[in-house]
Amino acid sequence: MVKFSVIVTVYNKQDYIERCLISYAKQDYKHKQLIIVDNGSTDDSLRIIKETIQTHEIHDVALVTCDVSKNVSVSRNAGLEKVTGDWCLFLDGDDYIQEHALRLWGVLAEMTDSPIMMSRMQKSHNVKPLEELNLRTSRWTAENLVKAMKRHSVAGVLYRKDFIDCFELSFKESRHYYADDGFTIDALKVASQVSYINLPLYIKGECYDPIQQPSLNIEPFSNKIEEWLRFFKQVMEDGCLEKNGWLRTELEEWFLKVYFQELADYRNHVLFKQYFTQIQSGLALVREDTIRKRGWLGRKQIATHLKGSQASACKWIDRRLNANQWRNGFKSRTKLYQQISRVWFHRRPLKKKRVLFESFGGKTYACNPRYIYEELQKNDDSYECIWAFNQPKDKDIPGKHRKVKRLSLKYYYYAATSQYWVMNARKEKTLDKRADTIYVQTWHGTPLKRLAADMKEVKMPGTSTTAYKRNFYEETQSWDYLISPNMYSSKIFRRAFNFTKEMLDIGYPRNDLFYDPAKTDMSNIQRLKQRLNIPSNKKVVLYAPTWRDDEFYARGRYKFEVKLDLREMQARFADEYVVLLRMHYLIADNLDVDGLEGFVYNVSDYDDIAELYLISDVLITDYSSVFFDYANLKRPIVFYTYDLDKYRDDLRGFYIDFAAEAPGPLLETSEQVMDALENIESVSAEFEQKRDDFYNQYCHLDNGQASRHVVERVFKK
Ligand code: C2G
Repeated sequence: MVKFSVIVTVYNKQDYIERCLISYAKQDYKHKQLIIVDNGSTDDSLRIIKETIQTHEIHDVALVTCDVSKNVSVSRNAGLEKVTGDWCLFLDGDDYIQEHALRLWGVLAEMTDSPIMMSRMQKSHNVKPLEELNLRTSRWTAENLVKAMKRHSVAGVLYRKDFIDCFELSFKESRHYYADDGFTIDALKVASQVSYINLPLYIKGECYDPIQQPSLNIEPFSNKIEEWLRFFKQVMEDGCLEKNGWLRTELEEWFLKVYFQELADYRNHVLFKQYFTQIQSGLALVREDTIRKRGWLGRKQIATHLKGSQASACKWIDRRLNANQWRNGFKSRTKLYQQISRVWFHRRPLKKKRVLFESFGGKTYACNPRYIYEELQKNDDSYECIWAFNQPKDKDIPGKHRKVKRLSLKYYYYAATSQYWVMNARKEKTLDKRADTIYVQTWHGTPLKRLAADMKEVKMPGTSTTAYKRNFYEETQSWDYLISPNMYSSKIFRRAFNFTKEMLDIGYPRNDLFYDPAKTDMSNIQRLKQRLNIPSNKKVVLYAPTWRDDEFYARGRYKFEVKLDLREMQARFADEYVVLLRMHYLIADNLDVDGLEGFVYNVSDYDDIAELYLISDVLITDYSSVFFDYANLKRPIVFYTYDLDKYRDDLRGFYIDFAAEAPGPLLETSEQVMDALENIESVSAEFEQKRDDFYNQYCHLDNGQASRHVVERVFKK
């Protein structure tokens, strides 16, 4: 039986290191040694490491600590010095290994002569337990040198210790970025094969903060360019390389990939000029055979670069990128419209006073955009207002406006030529903002649950934490104004959205109506009730919960099961109340209210929830920002938080001490909710002080003037 030495390198991984070490401790394989190199962490990592070693009774441990943090090569070399096993595995502190991983590698080690072993790697947001994977279908292949090269990291790769010693392999400590590549290439030059298990035994943690703390591989290329060029030259000029045709080809392919993908973005940057001749020397090392595999435009670009004309090289880059964009355009309709916008619409002049409005991705005529639109139209018909809706025919809205189908070609045209955009959620990704378009982002609520950069881990479908946060960052950087409902939100928005431009701390336009006597007046309330066919003599309970990140059918389509016992409610309250069920706009489930007619009303399709607040006497909600708005009315609120621990601790995390600040009781069962409703007057009285405190803290800017402020500070500036 072989012995494994697992080398864990750590630098400030307090949130992930325990998961990593536990995955080691749980291995059902005895012959192992743990080597931990803490590279001068300044957070709590070291304490957690020591504690985990103790609580999980991990034996045969070597813990190396450094006072000052050095680069990862220094850590990996320090780890290698402590190895007592036959094989070593590099495990990064924010990654972990699957149960049985060492046992499976152990089986492979007995079967193979190759000095390197690997397995499939999987991202941590997409992990399936090993039991669900059929071990028998796993392919144990041996010719995997190229795969090892393409990984560009030693994490999750196992090396035989005598092989490392024999060829004196080590990490070049002068390299900051390409040290793992250097090690891998040195090993592959002398290894005849790599063995591979086709199972995801190694789980790669994500880069959880790609903006403030990007991992080495997602750092901007501008930081790496110099080392990259030096590194490529060094490895290509290494005498041993010539013998290995495949490795040379791989390196050349990699060089061209970086040249086409990363460098192209810098064509108009001073770096391109600065490194032009060095890139040229790099290109000169690439053999004709490898260049020939590239498309015509790529070959032209290389040829002009080699000839030494910087301006024409840039021109060819532009042509190639343009061709790629058209090619992408034929992959989806929105990408095609994006390309048409770039080429034609963006060249048209901006239309002064044209304003594009959009609320909740075209689903509603509601929220802040609605009230800004209505204010803008007051006494001034000189603005050309365009409303984008998913179903424009279904929307009958007041005022002078034009409706456009969201994501249609017309929509891209109007967006490209509008002077202003007013939206309350992120824009469609393929909509490019022109530099002189003024983008007013209103957002859609005071945050209770953590937002964007403040989220620890993103658990939504079809994305990863890294991708979600990067996309969010790109979006927020395009906002020119951001409206904030209260000073508490302003502080969070600045940080979570990385927003540095003008924040309008003016309260929410969508809450203006609470301060308008014509809207809060009984006759208006009766009129709204009539519109919904609600009996005028009944009191109204509004149930408006939020969505759960991890319960979904697909991207943007979430599940929700109403956990209130509506039949029991009907039996107890039908004489006095009606219940309005209002699902969040991301919920795709259709509610079944059969048999509850006259008592339960499904108002999920009603455009503006603010009008539902006006007509309701009690609000039941959970973690939705609706209660921050509803607090303006100082009416009773009950929280039905049956999954509080999971929502707060696993899914999102909260900004405030919810239990301490909530302006109403937090209840776990349907029974408790009904009892609270039964005694709503005493419950309400009990929370009066908390409701006032809450109002002062979160509604202090709302005074009915927010829409007017937006118009004055943005449009009439
Ligand atoms: N909303 C609604 N009906 C619901 C829940 C929400 O109409 N049942 C509307 C409200 O206007 C609410 C907004 O959607 O303020 C945002 O909903 P949240 O439940 O708070 O959830 P989310 O969309 O994740 O936004 O900063 C706020 C956060 O980003 C929350």
